[in-house]
Parts: sequence; C-alpha cells; structure tokens
Amino acid sequence: MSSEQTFIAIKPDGVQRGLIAPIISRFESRGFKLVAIKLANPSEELLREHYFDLQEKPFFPGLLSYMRSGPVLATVWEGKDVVKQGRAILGATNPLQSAPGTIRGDYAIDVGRNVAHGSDSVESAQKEIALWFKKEELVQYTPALHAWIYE
Ligand code: DAT
Ligand code: MG
Repeated sequence: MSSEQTFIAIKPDGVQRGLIAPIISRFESRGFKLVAIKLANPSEELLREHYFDLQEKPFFPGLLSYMRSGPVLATVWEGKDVVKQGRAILGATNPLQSAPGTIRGDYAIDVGRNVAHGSDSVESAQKEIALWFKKEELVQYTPALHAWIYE
C-alpha cells in the first residue's frame, strides 16, 4: 500500500466561492485517502516559508496578500502516485492553460486566483505537510474500500 502523501490547499477564493466540497470530492471519488484537514488563517511567516522559492518574483507580494485574504482549507491526501496525480487533478498553474475537467480548468480564470494548491514533488509535499500540520493532526486509519480501489 502506497504511503505517498501530498499537500492540497483550497485557497481563500476557493473557500469564499463555496468550492470546498466539489474540490475535495474529486480527490475522494478518485480513491485517495484523506489523512488531515483543517480550516486556517495562515500567518505571513508560514506563507513566506511555503512560497520560499518564489520570494524574488514580482508577483510575490500580491500572492502573499491573496493567500492572507481569508481562510485556507489545508488537506493531506495519501495514495499511489498522489503527488503527480494531485497536480493533474488541479490542472496547469495558469487556469487559461488548464484543461476542462481539471479544477482550475473548471473553476478559475486568472493565475492569481487559481483556487487551489498542490505540492509539486514528494520532497516538497513532505516539507509542506510538516509546515502546515503537527504530526498528531495526521490521522492513521485503514480505509474500508482499499481492496475495491487497489488491485
Ligand atoms: P503552482 O501553484 O501550480 O505550483 P507555482 O508554485 O509556480 O505554481 O506558483 C505558486 C502560485 O503563485 C500559483 O499558484 C499562482 C501564483 N503565480 C505563479 N505564477 C504567477 C504569475 N506569473 N503571476 C501571478 N501569480 C503567479
Ligand atoms: Mg508550486
């Protein structure tokens, strides 16, 4: 059983627009296992760490204020290849380049309002999960449907 995990966040626009349920639903119905979830107002310090790689970009100040503009739904999902599959479920960073059927392709237009975040590698997923969650917030359980989803 794969224990690969990814960090998926619904950004303030996704929360305010009532998109929590449809976004979570795509990960659930695909067969991925939810292991952590919380609604939070992330601090500027946390966001600076989360987007550390982008600190020199011209859009960084706007990205910070957007991410601080309301609550974020932070989640962790587990399953086979979930990091790459999670990115595919989200679609391209720029929603105008996201295929219909992806979250951004269905629910977003501007790159600065792209409704959700997904880790881009197993390594960044581990860092992001540790940044957003305490160890005890990750819940361990056996999903009853496992044998109906995996061979
Ligand atoms: P992703 O969120 O797909 O991993 P990223 O890590 O390169 O993309 O960028 C993080 C976020 O920063 C992205 O979701 C939206 C914002 N962003 C990226 N490129 C941008 C740009 N050219 N203009 C405005 N915002 C941008
Ligand atoms: Mg990224």
